[in-house]
Amino acid sequence: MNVFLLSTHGLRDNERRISGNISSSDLTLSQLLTLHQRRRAAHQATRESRSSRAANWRPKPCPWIRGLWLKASTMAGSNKMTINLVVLGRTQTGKSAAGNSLLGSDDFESRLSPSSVTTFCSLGHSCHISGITRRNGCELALRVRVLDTPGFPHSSLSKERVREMVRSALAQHFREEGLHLALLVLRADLPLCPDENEHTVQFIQELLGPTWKDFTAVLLTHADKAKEAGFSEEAYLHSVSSTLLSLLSSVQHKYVFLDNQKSKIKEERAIVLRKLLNFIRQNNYQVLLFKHNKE
Ligand SMILES: Nc1nc2c(ncn2[C@@H]2O[C@H](COP(=O)(O)OP(=O)(O)O)[C@@H](O)[C@H]2O)c(=O)[nH]1
Ligand SMILES: [Mg+2]
Repeated sequence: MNVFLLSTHGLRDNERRISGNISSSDLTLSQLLTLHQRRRAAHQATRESRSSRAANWRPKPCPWIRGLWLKASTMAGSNKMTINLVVLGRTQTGKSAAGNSLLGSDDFESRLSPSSVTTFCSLGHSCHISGITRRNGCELALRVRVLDTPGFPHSSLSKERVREMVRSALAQHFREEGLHLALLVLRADLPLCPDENEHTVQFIQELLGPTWKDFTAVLLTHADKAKEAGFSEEAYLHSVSSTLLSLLSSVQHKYVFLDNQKSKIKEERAIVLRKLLNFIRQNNYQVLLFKHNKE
């Protein structure tokens, strides 16, 4: 009965050539068996060559930023959610303080100084925080990871050095899970001037690539000082420089006011985290992936 399974039907062109124009009914059982064995050998050789190609496959060298956007896998089918953030900006704007506020900790050194305090990148993470967000009616435990970075410009490190350090830290910490949001930290009590803005935007663009605007939100620290000067958020936005207005517009109005003196208070922190989560949701939970330079 197996003879029927060994018919010429389904043989490849070269096998048909071997069998010539003879029909299956003209072949002897031993001829059919030979054809079948050849076919199996050819099939096996193809499989082996495919698997050896797969084993030897290496990604082609490509730039730092892979430019791939993936839906964060950590978000699906779990009651836990992790968001990955990086703080970027000038020295003494309150990046490290903002990192501490978001984590609810004192992980990063933050103090007033006439020279740059942070000289290397470091990653901090919070414990699982409840009461911030829900999914499908269920409470989600939120974990925040923040990468603190040296300021740009820096009092003792060159622009290139800071850029390389941040690039390498992004690749090290967010290679697998990806980055949800870069927080460009600016002081709400100081005007943003065109030159400074140009340098900062260029720096972020070099780090995050052409879609930086989708992955950047502006964090306006020293909100307490703006408030003390009598500015409500609305009045503040009416008075700011056109440079800041156009920056806010280019990042689709993703901005948050932050008073680092107060935001370790649970409720204040929850408000800021909810706003950031909203930005991440607006971007469909996409993440920015990074690769090491050597890969
Ligand atoms: N009043 C006020 N001071 C802040 C705020 N954020 C940061 N600072 C202060 O600004 C100084 C520099 O902060 P730091 O986090 O070290 O800045 P970094 O160099 O950008 O990391 C510190 O003395 C902070 O206490 C804020 O929102 N309000
Ligand atoms: Mg710092």
